[in-house]
Amino acid sequence: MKRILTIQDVSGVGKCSLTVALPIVSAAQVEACVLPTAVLSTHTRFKHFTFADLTDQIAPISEVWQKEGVTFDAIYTGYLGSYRQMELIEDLIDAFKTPDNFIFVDPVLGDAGELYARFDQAFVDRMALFCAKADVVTPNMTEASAMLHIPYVEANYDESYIRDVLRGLCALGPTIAVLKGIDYGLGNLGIVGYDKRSDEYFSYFHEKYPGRYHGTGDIFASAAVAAIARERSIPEAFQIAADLTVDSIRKTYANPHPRNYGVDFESALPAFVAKFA
Ligand code: PXL
Repeated sequence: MKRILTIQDVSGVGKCSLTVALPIVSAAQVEACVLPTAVLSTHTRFKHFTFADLTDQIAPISEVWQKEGVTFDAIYTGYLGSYRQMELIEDLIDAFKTPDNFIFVDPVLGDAGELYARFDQAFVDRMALFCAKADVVTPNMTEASAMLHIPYVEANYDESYIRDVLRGLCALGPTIAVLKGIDYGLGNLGIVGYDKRSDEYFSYFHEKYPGRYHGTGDIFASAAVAAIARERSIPEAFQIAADLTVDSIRKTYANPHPRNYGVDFESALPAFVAKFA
């Protein structure tokens, strides 16, 4: 069985980060190991949240795993809370990277043109440096624009603009960049990716639902990293991830609840599980 290490926070309520990554990675029949970076009551889009930092645990945990000879088929990072965390996780990646595994970075920074609470441009710039450690990155346009210092444009992109952004992201270091939430103004929404090894682009478009849904980026990244670990091709892995994300939104749209509480990905898991049976 493949084994993924995911490094991100635990937000007790709000269906994001580890509470999403664990069930989705397991549903793909991949072992999910975790290094929690912080414990929050609720994610930072809620009006109130606690934040207990676990940065001091990163190096000791990594040292024990090294002593025990633990190996990972992928290391997947999501929401990271501080500069020091990024530094320590870079060291962890150096210790566990092999020619056979891959590093998947979801640079969680913001959405809808705005950075999340606690983050500023200096933090974004540090995340752009952190992306140099990645083989695969999956930002949204808010995150990509901030990391590349280009203006945020919400929608109606042309294809050549998106391709420029993808090449810009790969210039930060990764081999593969995937932009999610792309709206060409044609009534649908999708993902567009670029593989710098083959110099090829891929895309996948699906129906668009009104509004923005919290936690969908974490669903997308968790499904994609698991599907890549299960040796699906890169375009296929991202199509599987987009399908799970859109299915989750569809279920939530049919049964609405406050957006901060995340989407009903649980109802979309049976179809996802079937893809790895
Ligand atoms: O879904 C991304 C995410 C993860 N973890 C925390 C967050 C967010 C987005 O706001 O606040 C703590």
